[in-house]
Amino acid sequence: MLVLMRLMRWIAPAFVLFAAPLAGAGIAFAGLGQPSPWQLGFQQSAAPTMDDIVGFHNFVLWIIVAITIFVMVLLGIIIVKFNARANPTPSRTTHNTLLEVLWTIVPVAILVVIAIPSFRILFVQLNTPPSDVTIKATGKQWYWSYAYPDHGNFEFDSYMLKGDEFAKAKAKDPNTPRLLAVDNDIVVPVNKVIRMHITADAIGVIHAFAVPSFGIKIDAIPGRLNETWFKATREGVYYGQCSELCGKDHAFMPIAVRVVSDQAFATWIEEQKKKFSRNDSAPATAVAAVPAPAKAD
Ligand SMILES: [Cu+2]
Repeated sequence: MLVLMRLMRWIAPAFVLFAAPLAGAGIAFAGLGQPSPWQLGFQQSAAPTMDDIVGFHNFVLWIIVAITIFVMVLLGIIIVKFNARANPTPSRTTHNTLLEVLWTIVPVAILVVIAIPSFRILFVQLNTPPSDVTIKATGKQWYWSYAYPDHGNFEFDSYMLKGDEFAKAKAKDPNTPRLLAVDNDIVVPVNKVIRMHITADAIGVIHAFAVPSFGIKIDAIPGRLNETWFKATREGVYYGQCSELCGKDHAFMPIAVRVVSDQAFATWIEEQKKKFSRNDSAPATAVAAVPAPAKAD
């Protein structure tokens, strides 16, 4: 018992030291849409999918805590009760059928309890509900291009702000984060389902499109179209990064999503149509007229 008490004397302050800041972390440290200094845990959620992920994370954390405490208590009992001094002649028991059945079935049951909500969230992430806006994001070396095929079919590039450009943006809005702010944000309406089509430049490399506050992360692969979706429930600017090691400027191709009201979105769409308009009906190069094939009759 003395050993256990000595152990507790060490464990109690350690617990206060590490667990107390963790308990407050949810509110104190997690930024909305961007990381914050001394952040622990996720960035704040701004989408139903991310709410699910955060809930699932906390659920699994409680299971882990319970298992850890259970194993620690067992270890404590063994150290105290069965050390050479307290228990000089050990028992020669080798099998216990009930115990063996239990320590097989209980972990399986725990895994099933974890798997069910985990699969549910995976299905939610991969089944896009009827969408209001489609955006195609193309990972390039090393920036993103975005197209709005069902809202004017314009396309634009989005580069990270550097040097003077960043200084100017920071002077305008002190919340502008370094290495995350870009020249052209993706703009989406609030509370609408946004379908994201993700791919990468055909001659390029694999990237990954990720925005933590929306709980989305999906690979951008040359020659392949991946799909995910999100519904932002709060207005604001949400930042993400390329999340696949893609080359020399991997760290410098951030993603910025500005969530605005329906009206502001409509206005923005009209502006962009003028700014980035493209004409898909015209061929890229002039082609000589080909005579129609003669009918064989
Ligand atoms: Cu990348």
